[in-house]
Amino acid sequence: MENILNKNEVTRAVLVGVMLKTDDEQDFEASLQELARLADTAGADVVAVLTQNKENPDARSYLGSGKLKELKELCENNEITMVIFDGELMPSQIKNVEDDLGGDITVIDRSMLILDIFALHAKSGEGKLQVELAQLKYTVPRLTGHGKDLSRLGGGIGTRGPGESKLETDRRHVNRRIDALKEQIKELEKNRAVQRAARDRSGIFRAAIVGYTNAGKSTRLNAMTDAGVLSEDKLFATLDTTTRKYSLPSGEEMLLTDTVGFIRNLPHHLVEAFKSTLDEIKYSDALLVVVDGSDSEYPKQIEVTQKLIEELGAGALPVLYIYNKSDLGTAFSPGTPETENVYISALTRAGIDVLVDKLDKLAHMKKKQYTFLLPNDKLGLVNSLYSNATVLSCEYSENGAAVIAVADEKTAGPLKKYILSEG
Ligand SMILES: Nc1nc2c(ncn2[C@@H]2O[C@H](COP(=O)(O)OP(=O)(O)OP(=O)(O)O)[C@@H](O)[C@H]2O)c(=O)[nH]1
Ligand SMILES: [Mg+2]
Repeated sequence: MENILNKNEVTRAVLVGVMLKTDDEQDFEASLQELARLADTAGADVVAVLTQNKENPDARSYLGSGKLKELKELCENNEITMVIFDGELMPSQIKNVEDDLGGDITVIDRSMLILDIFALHAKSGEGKLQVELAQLKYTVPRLTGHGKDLSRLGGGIGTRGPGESKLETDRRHVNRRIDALKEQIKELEKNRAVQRAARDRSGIFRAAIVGYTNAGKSTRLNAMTDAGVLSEDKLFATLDTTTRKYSLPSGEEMLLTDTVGFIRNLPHHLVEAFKSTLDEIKYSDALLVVVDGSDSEYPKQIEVTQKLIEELGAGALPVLYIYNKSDLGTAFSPGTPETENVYISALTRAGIDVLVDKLDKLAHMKKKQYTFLLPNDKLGLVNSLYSNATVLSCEYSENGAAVIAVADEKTAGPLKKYILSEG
């Protein structure tokens, strides 16, 4: 079969949402709107939206048969080339809907669309490897072994990939490629671990900027550090982490890391494949959660973000909530007292001073002045204090070295039994 989609052809898409009995109506609507933005980011023209209320998805075609007829008519009358479902469809359901629609129309689901955007936006070598891995893992269970279902691979939304070759169509090849990709990613991960260890030794405070896609994370990093990270009104503009130094008013330096954005129903394979990138979050000292405070969907976006933070093993880190886009007004009343909030506009820089002040406090939160007595057989630790803490004085006697230093918990923790006093 020839590919109907090529780069020069406009993709005219219909979005399909099925509101199941377990769905909340507001969430359902918001998710569809988000799907429209995802489709737009992928370069499709959304021509129509079709919805159905249904207790459970139809086992054969996800949509009920009556709605499916309606969809077919809609497609025929509007020169539709693609149908995008806002749910997760089984391979057989995708195939059945494609067959019923006449075979010329490509059917994809939300996960495939997100994977496609990731494929378009991946820039670094590591990002590309991770996207390809996610795409292949998504593809494997969809391979029938006959190559029949695969005629659709090779061009257009839902089929684009960063791999040197087109997505391979044979299960055996795919599995081999998956192993090779995992191997390469593991190598890159080693480098990352080495860099991380060096940063750990330096004792420098590290904060990761996390949050929902399009919240303004990159804009904020740029506003503070001139990092020059691409920030766009598109979903998933950033896929690679970027780390920049920032000098706090106290004169101390810290590191800020921009990260990939989150979204509801982020495909599981994607989270898995991006694990080494996302791990940067877990190894931070604090999280700066950027929230688009002008978006009425912000509570759901915070919920999704918090859940992913937990899943990534970073749930115990101190968090500063940054409500961004304050220039567009706020969609809410100020947050709960137990969370640390700050309201800013990354665009106009309003509120940045308050943010920097809070960051400074956060960076110093865990630092205390300690007096250590390091025994003579542990004098090597004096060097480590010089490199990881601010040493105020160091005196040697027959009992060892008495060191007064300002250190964070990370540095002082392992030296616990040598602490004479702290405060
Ligand atoms: N009005 C307004 N727009 C903002 C503000 N901060 C960011 N934006 C816009 O919001 C859009 C998204 O900003 P990004 O910085 O790319 O968002 P992000 O969180 O990095 O998004 P991803 O990398 O896609 O996850 C861009 O069009 C920015 O110009 C702000 O404070 N006010
Ligand atoms: Mg970004």
